[in-house]
Amino acid sequence: MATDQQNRQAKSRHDYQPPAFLIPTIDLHFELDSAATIVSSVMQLRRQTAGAALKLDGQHLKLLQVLIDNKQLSDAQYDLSGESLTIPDVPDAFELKIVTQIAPVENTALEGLYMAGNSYCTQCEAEGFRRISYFLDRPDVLSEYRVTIKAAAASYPYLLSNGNKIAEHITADGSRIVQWHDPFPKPCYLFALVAGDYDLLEDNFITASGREVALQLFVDKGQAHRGDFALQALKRAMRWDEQRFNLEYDLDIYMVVATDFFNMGAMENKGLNVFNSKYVLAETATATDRDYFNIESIIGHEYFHNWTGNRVTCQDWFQLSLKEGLTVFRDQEFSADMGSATLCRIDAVKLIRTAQFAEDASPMAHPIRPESVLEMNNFYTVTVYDKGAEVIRMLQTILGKEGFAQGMALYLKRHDGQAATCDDFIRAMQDANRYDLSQFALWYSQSGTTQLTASQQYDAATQVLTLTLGQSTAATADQSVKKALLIPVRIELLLSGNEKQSHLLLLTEYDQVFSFNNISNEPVVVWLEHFSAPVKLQQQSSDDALLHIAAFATDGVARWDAIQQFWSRKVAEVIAGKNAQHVLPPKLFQMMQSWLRDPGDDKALIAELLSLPDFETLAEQYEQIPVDGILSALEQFRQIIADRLQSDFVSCYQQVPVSAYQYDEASVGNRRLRALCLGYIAFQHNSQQLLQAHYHQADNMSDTIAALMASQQAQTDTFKALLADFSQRWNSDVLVMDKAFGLAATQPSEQVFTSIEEMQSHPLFSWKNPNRVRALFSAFSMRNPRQFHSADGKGYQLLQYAVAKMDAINPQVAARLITPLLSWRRYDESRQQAMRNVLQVLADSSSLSNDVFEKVSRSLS
Ligand code: B3K
Ligand code: ZN
Repeated sequence: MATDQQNRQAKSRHDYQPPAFLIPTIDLHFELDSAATIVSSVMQLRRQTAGAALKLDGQHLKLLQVLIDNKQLSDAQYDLSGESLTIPDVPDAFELKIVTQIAPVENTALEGLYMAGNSYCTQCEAEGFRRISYFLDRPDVLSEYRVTIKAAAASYPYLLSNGNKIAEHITADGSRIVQWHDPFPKPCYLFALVAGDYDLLEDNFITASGREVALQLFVDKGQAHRGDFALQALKRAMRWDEQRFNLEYDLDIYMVVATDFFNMGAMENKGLNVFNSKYVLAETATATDRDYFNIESIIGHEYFHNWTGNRVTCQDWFQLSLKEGLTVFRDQEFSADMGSATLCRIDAVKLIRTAQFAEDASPMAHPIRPESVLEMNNFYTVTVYDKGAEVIRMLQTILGKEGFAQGMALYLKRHDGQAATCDDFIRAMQDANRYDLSQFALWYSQSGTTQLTASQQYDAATQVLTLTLGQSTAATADQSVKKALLIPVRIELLLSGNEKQSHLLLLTEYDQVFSFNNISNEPVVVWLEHFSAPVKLQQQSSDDALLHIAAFATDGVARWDAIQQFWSRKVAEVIAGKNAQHVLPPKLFQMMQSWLRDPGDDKALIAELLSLPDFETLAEQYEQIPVDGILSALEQFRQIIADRLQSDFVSCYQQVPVSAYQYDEASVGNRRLRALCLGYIAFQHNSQQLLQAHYHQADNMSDTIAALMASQQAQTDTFKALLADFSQRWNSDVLVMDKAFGLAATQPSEQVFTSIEEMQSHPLFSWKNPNRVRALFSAFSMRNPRQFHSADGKGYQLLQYAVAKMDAINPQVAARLITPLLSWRRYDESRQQAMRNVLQVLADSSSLSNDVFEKVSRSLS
């Protein structure tokens, strides 16, 4: 392990102390220069804690000047050590001026102020502001910002920051100077600055109370035609938040900038969102239905942060789920209202069952409110975000939509303009509903995936149905003792003659019995309808009962869930040695056939019902993951289905209507079902012509990708030719080339290693661009289980190479890449060995970032 332990001090949630000083106002002045930007910061400070020294955070800064009340400090009056500037002796109230110099062009970590191509861009969450100037870089220090930006007028027509523009002029020497004022006090993680030359799309929005808000979307030159969908999505999000939660936008201007250089999806900076261009730019020829969906949802997400994140922010970073879990929940509800609620929910459930369950079972397991953190960026996780959203969803299930909305209103009223905690949120929900949530609050402090057991007993004589539920949560890497949680379990009883009953069971004990009278016949029970809690379910139901649910349950999610559970059992049977043909009952094929023959209106759901679970979902059913067993069972089942229903796939494919591209629920469903059929048809040896036709006739990216994926998964000869054509056609379009990189990296054959090698020399590939690196390497490690887990360890070595290379450039992205290696203990002996070896190589490196160090050390300890 690297010996350098400097700055490797994990922080604990319980050590929270309020800030010793407040900074009610800050005046920032930037003279932009790619190698030497000068930042002057003038702050008013007020002491909160008697006797405390002033200790400011700073990283990679060259300090030029420190002045208190206009008097320059000598070197002896402050201490510049490690990553802080300490001034021992300061008055109770004073003005502090700090001048620093930074080099955006050298900033490949993309935190703080960096160059995104020729533009300047910032990313301050979580702790990036300290790379811009010395400051109390913590979310509970809220300041009113005034920002002045100066740059060469000709090259930088747009100089942007948060809030309202209050002045702009051009000097005699050709500099542009722009001033901004944000009237809403905010923590420094919400500060943003962007400078560049863009195409600008403009629109406006009239709020419910009649105020006009100017909407501006800045995109790279030549990309304007790809911006309209995002802009319209923004307006839908603004209207939706007014209607659903009565929340209006507060400034007169809302700006969004799209950049190709970004560490994650997007950032909710007050009044000036910065977006990864992947989640803004779309046109029919380049964006898939999935892209359109993501754009709408992320545009919504960042907009919703204006209330849940910006107006009410977090006291400390341990509370991150307060804004993220809640805002993911809000964006999910928004997406559900904009399109297919069932499909949105299925997507959310898939994410929990794959990545989140995996995280709980990994050395990085943590509650949605983590207890201990070394590098905060490592905790922007699927647990904090998506399990966090599930926790909020459970609250809504328990309190009802109306009760939840009242709780939200009280929370925002109480804490507007403040930095709050998860406990504050729970308290508001509790007070607004007069409902004791003390047991529920355990969801915030307990990590791990709860296992729910469910069984039923029916007494025909007394007509009483008895349902028994049990819960247990295994110890996790971070926590050994687990308590009983309050778990909302929605059920549906499917009785004879189409009679149905819905109930909500609140499980509070380890084991609990629920009785229902006057049940005239033994029902099939749909457990955990709509995935009412983020738990694993073990149910006694027969295979027949599962297929019955898949056919008749009211909730589409429950239907999909039942058939997923069915397949998961069948995979287990094949792994245990049974014959794949024999374990599948005729009834299954009859049902699949009837769906293909009469798919009805919800074709997207039918496509989901006809899909096998993915490798990652199945893997989470096992403590020791039988990689080869799962892959082989899936391959066998896929071929059996493809053969048995061959003609039905072909006729369904032909019958689903094809029309000119539109992004709406019905057309998305049509494309999805056709793609599903194509995926199975591809496994027939005579499928080449159809695959080529699908590809060449496509008038949109969804169909193009469907043809490429079908031919790739079935390992057809066509794939190589199609991918070559695709890469050739789009070789100067980065967003589309990312899809080509992804397709190259997810080939199930060994060819993938050569392709990845080749793609690294593509003119558009760059290690400095996170989108490119993720397109190639995350796709490989997260979506190519066959080759990533290649028995000779080649896949692990490739990932280690990418992580090591990336850590020197961009630690945050490197630390995300490494995730699949961390759970090495869950694989067979020889894979364990191979994974451990590559982790050890990384651990032995002398220059590991905190980001990667935290994960590697947790994994190896
Ligand atoms: N709040 C940002 C994420 C910042 C990640 C910092 N490593 C985007 C979002 O969740 O909306
Ligand atoms: Zn967010």
